[in-house]
Amino acid sequence: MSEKIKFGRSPVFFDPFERRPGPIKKNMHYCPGCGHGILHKLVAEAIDHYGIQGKTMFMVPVGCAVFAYYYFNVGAISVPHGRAPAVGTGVCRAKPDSYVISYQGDGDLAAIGFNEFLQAANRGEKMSIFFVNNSNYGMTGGQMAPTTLPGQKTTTTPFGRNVLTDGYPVHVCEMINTLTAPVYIERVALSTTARIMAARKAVFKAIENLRDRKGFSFVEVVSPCPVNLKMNAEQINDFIENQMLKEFPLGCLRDRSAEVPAGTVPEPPAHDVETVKKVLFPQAMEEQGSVRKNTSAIFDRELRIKMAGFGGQGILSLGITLANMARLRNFNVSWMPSYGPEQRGGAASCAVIVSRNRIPSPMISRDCDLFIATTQAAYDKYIGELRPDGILIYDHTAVTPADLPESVIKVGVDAVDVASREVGSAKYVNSVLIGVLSVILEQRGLLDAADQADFEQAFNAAVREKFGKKPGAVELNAKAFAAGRKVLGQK
Ligand SMILES: Cc1ncc(C[n+]2csc(CCOP(=O)(O)OP(=O)(O)O)c2C)c(N)n1
Ligand code: SF4
Repeated sequence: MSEKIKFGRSPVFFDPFERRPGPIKKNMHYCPGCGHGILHKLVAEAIDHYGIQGKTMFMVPVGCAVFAYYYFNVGAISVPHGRAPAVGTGVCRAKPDSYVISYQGDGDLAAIGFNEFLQAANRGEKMSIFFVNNSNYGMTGGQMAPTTLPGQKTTTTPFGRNVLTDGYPVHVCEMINTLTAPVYIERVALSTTARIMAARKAVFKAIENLRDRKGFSFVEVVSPCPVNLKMNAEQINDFIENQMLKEFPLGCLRDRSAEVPAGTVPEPPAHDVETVKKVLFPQAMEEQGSVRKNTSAIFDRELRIKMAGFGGQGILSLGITLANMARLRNFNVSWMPSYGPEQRGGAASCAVIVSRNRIPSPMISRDCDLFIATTQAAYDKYIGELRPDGILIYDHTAVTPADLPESVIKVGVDAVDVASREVGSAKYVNSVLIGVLSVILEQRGLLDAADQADFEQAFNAAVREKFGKKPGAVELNAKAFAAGRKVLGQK
């Protein structure tokens, strides 16, 4: 056999998986027997083989593979459900020297994002898409997907998919094979070693096309999801071999890569930075005169802030306001929200990073400088992320901090009560907390008087940007900020 069997981890994977929260840094999080891990390995191997790691942009989907950015050491964008080809198109246009890979499940690509996908295929975007067809919505517990087989039981088709009411499986490869633009279309499977080796070839072809900028390449991967289909390893492979592959026959439907000349990298569009800024941030530009370069020591390194509470408390807006304050002062910022599926209530948290430099990852893991907690559950969940010399701000009516090193600076305030009492609504708690924060930074010597005035100006600018059309809200947020300062005895 001429295939070179590779053991060990591809250099395209992180080693260990530091971005993964929790103690397990060596294993992927996929269920045993899942196809995602196998396909990840093949894609990583191909990226390495064709030497495109440095410029690969991975569109990370919504679905079980949402955490691909824990594993692939490449550029990554975590995109909204189904929007990977649309976001990927943006990257292809704005950064034409990058190599865009879209990795999507069947719920993501063939249901919620089908139109984005079809349009990208029809435009012949220069990207490669790996489409994981596991016949169900894996991440959410096994609901019917567009690719579910007739008669197949899922959690939403407990009596089996009824084609009269639920329609027929969608054949994505065959559908895009009617379009002119795609260069390469192949369906492969992961059910046997021989099929995995064939899948490897297809993955390599798609990545080779990507490197050579040949155009739109698409590989559908019929893949095992043993856990949701309640099967063991043998049963799931039988299911694929004897049922799925009858509906989704394997093979290469199109390969025009030999006919298509290798593409050149177009010049990136020339952006007139000042014009773009004026269009995007008119207010910030107007205020440019008042923008001073913040020289305080706190910004000499990245500032990593985590805030957590429950939904409806304005935790996500608190993060957005802090991020916008820094953005208006020309810092790089990232804001990463996390919330439960509930419409209201439930846990809500977000991570904000402010830096003079580029921010490689928006994740905060055990290196948080400042943690704001408004519920005990939030405190318990995230306190481990705070550095031993970090700052903790908590609502002392709801949170009892325990077992913290002496070196942590702890500030307990009744922020929710202050917002209700002084501003008339608990929803202004976020601006109260920013007022509190400004005093703490001042008291710690991290903001001098001029920085402090600038901090407040940036706060007002961020609030005006958000609520400009509602002067009442602007005023109440300013009042909440002042109330927050007063809690710690400052004007
Ligand atoms: C806009 C939106 N709608 C619904 C969801 C819930 N959701 C999360 S993952 C998922 C299904 C993903 O299934 P699939 O694309 O097949 O990927 P798999 O998990 O099987 O790999 C859904 C519906 C969401 N996160 N966002
Ligand atoms: S639910 Fe299915 S697709 Fe998701 S990780 Fe588990 S086996 Fe893989």
